[in-house]
Order: sequence, then structure tokens, then C-alpha cells
Amino acid sequence: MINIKENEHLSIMNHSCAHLLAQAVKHLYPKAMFWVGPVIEEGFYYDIDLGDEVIKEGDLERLEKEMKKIAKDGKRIVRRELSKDEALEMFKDDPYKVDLISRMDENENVISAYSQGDFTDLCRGPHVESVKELKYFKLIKFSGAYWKGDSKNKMLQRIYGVCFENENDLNDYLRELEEAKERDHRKIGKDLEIFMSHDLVGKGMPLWLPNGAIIRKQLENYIYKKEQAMGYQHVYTPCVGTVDLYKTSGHWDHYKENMFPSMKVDDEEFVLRPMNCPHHMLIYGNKLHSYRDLPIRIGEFATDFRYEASGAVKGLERVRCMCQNDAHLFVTPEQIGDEFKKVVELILDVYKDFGISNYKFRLSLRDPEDKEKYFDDDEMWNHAEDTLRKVLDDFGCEYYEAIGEAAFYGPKLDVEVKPAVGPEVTLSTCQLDFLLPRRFELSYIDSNGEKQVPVVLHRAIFGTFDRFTAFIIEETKGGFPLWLAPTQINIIPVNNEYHLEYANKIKEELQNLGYRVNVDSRDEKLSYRMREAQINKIPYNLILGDKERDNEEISYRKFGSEATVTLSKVEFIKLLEDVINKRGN
Ligand code: TSB
Ligand code: ZN
Repeated sequence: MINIKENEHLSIMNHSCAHLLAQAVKHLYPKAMFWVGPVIEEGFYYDIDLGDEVIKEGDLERLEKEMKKIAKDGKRIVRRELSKDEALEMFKDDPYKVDLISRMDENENVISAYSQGDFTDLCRGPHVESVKELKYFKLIKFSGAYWKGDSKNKMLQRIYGVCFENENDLNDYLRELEEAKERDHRKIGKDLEIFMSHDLVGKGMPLWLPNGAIIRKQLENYIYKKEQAMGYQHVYTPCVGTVDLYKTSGHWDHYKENMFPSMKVDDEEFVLRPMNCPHHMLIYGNKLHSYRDLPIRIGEFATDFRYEASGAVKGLERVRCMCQNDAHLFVTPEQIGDEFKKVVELILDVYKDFGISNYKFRLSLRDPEDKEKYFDDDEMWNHAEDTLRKVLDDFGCEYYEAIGEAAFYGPKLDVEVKPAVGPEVTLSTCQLDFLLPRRFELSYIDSNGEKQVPVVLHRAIFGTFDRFTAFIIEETKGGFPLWLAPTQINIIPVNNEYHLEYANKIKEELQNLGYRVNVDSRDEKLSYRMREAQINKIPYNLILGDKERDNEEISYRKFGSEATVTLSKVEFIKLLEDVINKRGN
């Protein structure tokens, strides 16, 4: 989808359209006051205080109509520059604008206001010349948004919209938006019964249904095998720890706002863990290690809890209870490069298996100004950041650098992907850490018999099973490759009386080979059952009638295909094997 923000003219149009929206809001809700109305990748939004009123279904159409009316009227958009005092005087009845203006420095930036007809807004500009230029726009949706994004503040009404230069572009965009909605894992996850949520369990706490559980199990088996082959040792640890554990690790000081509050039991104080590193550090520290034992790779499919803002939780993509495909790799300083490279290779290998090609490598660095989030040891940070940069350069990977995105314990490589709806998210991550091993006083004996502190690589290939599943649902639109599909084969006997026995026999044979098979013997028309199988996106649909039964044959139709193919049973089984091995459809 087009990124409006990256197109200069569209950015200006969308910004002007935000003003047009504000003007229409003011006409329909005279008490309205306005916070900010920025241009975003998807168009624009405006945050508005409507007093006691809230935007409801149908209001967007009314607003759009009013916007069209104002645009047709064709008032010019006029800029006026103001001193800070003039600006404060002009907007004195609007506390939101006063808040903005009082934080402005008139020596650094010119303060300006833009007027069109009966509406004036504080704004840096630029704008189109006249509202007449705004013809092809659409208000997309509305939501609540806390003032300044802080849940302690008042909830404002946010209205989103988009504006284009011509009708075709607008229609193309709206069509893409519709397609994205169809691809949204929240919709597909519901339609295909992959996961659900319930208020009684809580926000951001999805329940994996049987179909989802099958997918997750396949993912677990898949990555477990790969990690085992690379020498990982898997463990199980509790999903709570004491507050002292997280004080030792530094999470308590640097990560507390992302954690659930603590709870007291007897004389211990526990937290639901947000990360698994501390537990793995203790496992490493349970034994003496020689440099010959390193790297030691401790892996776990580990449940974590994080306090994500209620407005940020989203299906399986951003949850408050998640399961990481986690591992902590304990290495000597000399092994960092090699081990980091192996992780990058594993990421690329996995992405190839899943056909993921649209992703970005981000090297996440500290913000040297932020002494609160990041521990204050410039030498250690510089060394860590240079090490990662060098490996990526040697590897020849394309990547970009992001200041202030590092974990509190070290810099990291994040792999970003774009969901169907909403901003980019991180899937895989590999993080370098010189800090936690020190805090846990970990050591190994080097070749001179001296004690040294190991370095740790934190890495999650899928990220979490939750987020990865969300992403795979959207990538495949629910048409999973054969090895992942909850039901792999659907058998439709043409007529139960004559063909059900053969259908059941084939089902049993395939099940014995490890396939997940369903026989649809409902008393429904063949065409109806075929259509249902398409809706449920089952990869292989077998239609078994007289000919198939008499010749031990299989006729099948693949998901998304109109063609029926007939093979001998043996050939069909071979075909399935090939498809599974290729991780194909
Ligand atoms: C890799 N200690 C490290 C670990 O050893 C760690 O926890 N890193 S993390 O904070 O980046 O989280 C790992 C991955 O979990 C992220 O890359 C992301 O893919 C996934 N993740 C993070 N938060 C959420 C969330 N709220 N919902 C779903 N997945 C999440
Ligand atoms: Zn970790």
C-alpha cells in the first residue's frame, strides 16, 4: 500500500484534509476542541475533544457530507504568522492550543495559523491553496485516543481519513484497504477457529482453539528440531520469579512499566515474568563451566506476561500473555561473531521455509542521551554495537540503524515485518548482552585457568509463537501449506450409501501415515460440501465415488483450484509426501 507520508504532495493534501475535517466537526459539534491532526502512512487523523459527545456509526458519513459542502464552497486557505503572545491571545479559549503554544519557542520556529472561511487552526503548514482542491477523500474509521497517549488523561475522539488526487487512486486505496481487512489475522483467526478471546479471561489473553493448537504444535516441532540439530539444550522453567530475581537482572529498574504488578505469597513476592533470561542465567550458573563447554545454548518455549497498553493489544500479534521461542547463548567474547552469524543464518533459513520475503533488518542501538533506560557504560555499549555492526557488514546483510530501540541490556538485531493492518512489528530478534552475566556473576574458566565472564546472546527466531502465527495467517490468508494446515485432507464421499466405507478406509490409511483427515459425510449436496471445504481452506479435498472405489483411486481438488485430478492411491500418497517435504501447498 502507498505510504502517504513519503509523497510530498499527498502529505500536503492529507494535512489540508485534516483541517477540512476539523472545520466540518466544528460545524456539527460547535463545542469541539482540537488537539493534533498529523499526516500518517495511511492518510491523516485528528484528535478531537467533543466534550460529552462520542463519534458513533453514521457520524462519519455526516461529517464527510459537510466536508464536501465546505470544499465545494471553495474558500482559499490563508496563512498568517503570529508572535507567541498573539497566538496565545487568538487561541485563549482553547486549552489544547494553549498547551501547544506555550511549549513553542518563537525564536526557533515561526508560529503560524491557517484560516479557511470560518475556521482557523494553529499549524505549521504547508497547505493546498484552496479547499476546492480536496475532492477525493474518505473518512475511514474512528477510535478513542488518550490525550498525549497517556491513559491518565482524557480520552479524545480520533477520526482517521485519507485523501487522494483523483478518484482512481482513492478507489484503488479503498480496495486495498478492504483486502487488508480480509487478510487481517483477527478476522481469519475467528473464521477458521484458530483463536478466541473472552472478557472473563482478559484483554490481550487469547485462547488457542484446537485448530490454532495444531498450528502451534507444528511450529514447536519444527523449530525444536532445528535448534536441537544446532546443539541447543531445552529446559522448562516457571513463568513466575521473585521480585529479587528481577532486581538482580535489572528488569525491576528498567522494565517495570512493562510488567504486571507483584503479588505476595507467604514471605515471598512474585512477578509474572516478562522475560526468561534471569531463569536461564541461573541454570547456566548451576554448574562450573570451562571454555571448552562454550557456547552453551539454553532454549525454552517460555510463557511470559507483559503489560501492553490496552489500546495496543491486537489479536495474536500483540498480547499480554505470550510464548517466546527463546534461547540464551552463553559464549566467550571470541565466539560472539560466529554465534551471531549462526543465528542470522537460522533466521534466513526459517524465513525461506515459510516463504517470508518481505522483511527488514534493523540494528537497534541505544540512545546515548537516555541514561535512565540504558545502563551507563559507554565503552561496553560501543564495543557491543560495533561487534554487531561488523558481523552484519561481514555477512553482507542490508540493514538500517535505529537509535533508542536497543534493549536495556544491549544492542540487537530485529527483523521487522508489516502486518496486514497497522504498523510494522518485530518478529525475530538477536540481542547482545554484556550486562546480565555480570549481574548474575556468571563465569567460565579460560584456557589459562582464569575466571572470565561469558557474553550472552538472547535470541528468538519466531519471536513469539503468538506473533509468528498471526503473521503466517496473514501471509497465507489462512490457506496454510499442507504441513501446517489444521485439517490437511477433507474426504467427501459422493453418496454415503455407496462410498462412505471407502472414504473411511482412506481416512484410516492416511491417518495412520500421520495426516489430519476429515470425512464430510453430512447429508448435503456434493457442491455444498465442496464449497464449505473451500471456505475452510482445507488444502486437499478428495471426492470419492464409484470409479475411485472400484479402482482404488483418489480424485482430488486442491484449495483454490477448480481442476479435479485423479491418481492411484499410491501416487496420491507419494504426492502428499513430496508436498510436505517441500513445505508446499
Ligand atoms: C529474545 N530476552 C529476550 C529474549 O531472550 C526478549 O524478551 N526479547 S524481546 O523483548 O524482544 O521479545 C522477544 C520477541 O517477542 C520479540 O522480538 C517479538 O517478536 C515478541 N513479542 C514481544 N512483545 C510481544 C507481545 N506483546 N505480543 C506478542 N509477541 C511479542
Ligand atoms: Zn532474554
